[in-house]
Amino acid sequence: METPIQLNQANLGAIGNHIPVPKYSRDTENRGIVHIGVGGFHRAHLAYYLHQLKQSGDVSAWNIIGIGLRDADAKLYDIFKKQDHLYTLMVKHPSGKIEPEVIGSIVDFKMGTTDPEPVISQMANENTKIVSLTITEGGYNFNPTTGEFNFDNPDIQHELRHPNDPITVYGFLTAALKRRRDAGLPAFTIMSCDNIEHNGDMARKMLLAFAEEQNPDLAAWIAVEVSFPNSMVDRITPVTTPADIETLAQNFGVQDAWPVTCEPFLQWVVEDKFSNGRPAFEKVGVQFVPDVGPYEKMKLRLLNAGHSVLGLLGAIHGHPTINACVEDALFSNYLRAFLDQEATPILGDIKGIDLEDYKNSLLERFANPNIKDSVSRICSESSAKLPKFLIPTIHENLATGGSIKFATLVIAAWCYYSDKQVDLNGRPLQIIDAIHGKLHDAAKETANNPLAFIQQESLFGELAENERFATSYTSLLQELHQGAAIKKLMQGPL
Ligand code: CS2
Repeated sequence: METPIQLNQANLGAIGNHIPVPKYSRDTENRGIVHIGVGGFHRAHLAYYLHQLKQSGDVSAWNIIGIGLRDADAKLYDIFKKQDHLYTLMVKHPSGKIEPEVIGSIVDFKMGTTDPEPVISQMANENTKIVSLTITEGGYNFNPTTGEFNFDNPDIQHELRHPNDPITVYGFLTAALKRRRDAGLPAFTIMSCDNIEHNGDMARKMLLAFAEEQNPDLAAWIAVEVSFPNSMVDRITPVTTPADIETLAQNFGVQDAWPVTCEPFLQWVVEDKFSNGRPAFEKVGVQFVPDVGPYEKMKLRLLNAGHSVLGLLGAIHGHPTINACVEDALFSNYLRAFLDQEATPILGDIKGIDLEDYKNSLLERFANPNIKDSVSRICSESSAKLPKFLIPTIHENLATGGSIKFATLVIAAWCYYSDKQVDLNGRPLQIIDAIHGKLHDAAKETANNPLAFIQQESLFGELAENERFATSYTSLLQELHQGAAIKKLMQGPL
């Protein structure tokens, strides 16, 4: 094989002989979208939709300017600089086929960590029509139990006192919106693309809570002028591995320091509430609906919760990936039983969707052997995910007398996982969670008080006080502590 070609704008002609590349011209002029949180998911989803629109020759197609608000984003900043903000999206099919394509819809990337000014002025620029977000479930800064804004966060306290020195997304949004209001410019739309039920409403509620405290006049203006469409976003996007970089270089001749891998499936359902215009995304398959609520709930309570069920049980058992989990009949039966008996009953009918088909397709997507989505990615930030994906299902089933046995074992497994931090073969687990230490301490404490873990009210609400849940949870946890194999416990409810 010849030496792989370095990915950058000048080499696109040569790379185009190997894999598809952008056909449209790329300039760094701001045309519409400023995006905060340029992770793999954004690059496989919104940036890809926009790329498709531009490939189709849509003359009004916009572009994206990426923003990094975390020190860790410096890695992407450096790589993007070298690659003229180009990256490769590698779509991995179950057959083993890989379809790589160079994506060009992101044209610039700015860091807000050392000097916030370029980011604020970018967002305040009149050409910015939409600020979109993938800041993860944890990035919204709410208390999962009360649903209220967390003013205890020291970064938030700093921003409240120093409006010109923002740190979090809230400080940047208010600084930019204030400038727009003062300059008589229209507000931008704030478009959340995170896995949170009513993600737009959540972004609105949190931003208004912050703005009320910082500048009540501005808050009143935001409440009237800014729209926050809710959306359901979907595409499984595993963490890029060194092997992916190698495959792209060896098999396709392209040197890209950070390609993104994803499954073929792609979905985006959005409310058509944009205060300052939007791209014609419907031309590339985006569904615009008046109320996205039922779609969001279906996706979070089936797909995302299903992932967590497999992830936590799989981690303890020692399965490395989601496809390894579903190749194991016990795990796939368990997942299906959870989906059918605990998640589906609370969803009710969803207009235009056949839930049986949806669940069948989930199992197929999870089984894609080429995706190798690691259980460590799925279990990462469980403290932000489970209160959205799984714990509400338990509460709702407790209220109606529904089944809770499948989900209860997952919570016991989460406690065990946080306590021991190794799988059943003694291999260390890679645990990534913003409150890792707190989870570990609470889980350890179960040796003295079996309810200690679920008494963390900010995660579980009043769950520990529910006798039906507490009894079955405590006995499962005890069995785990006594060395019972997770597979044996999984057989129980089946
Ligand atoms: C996953 C999601 O993070 C998780 O736990 O469930 O990242 C999931 O892969 C995406 O939401 C799929 O759209």
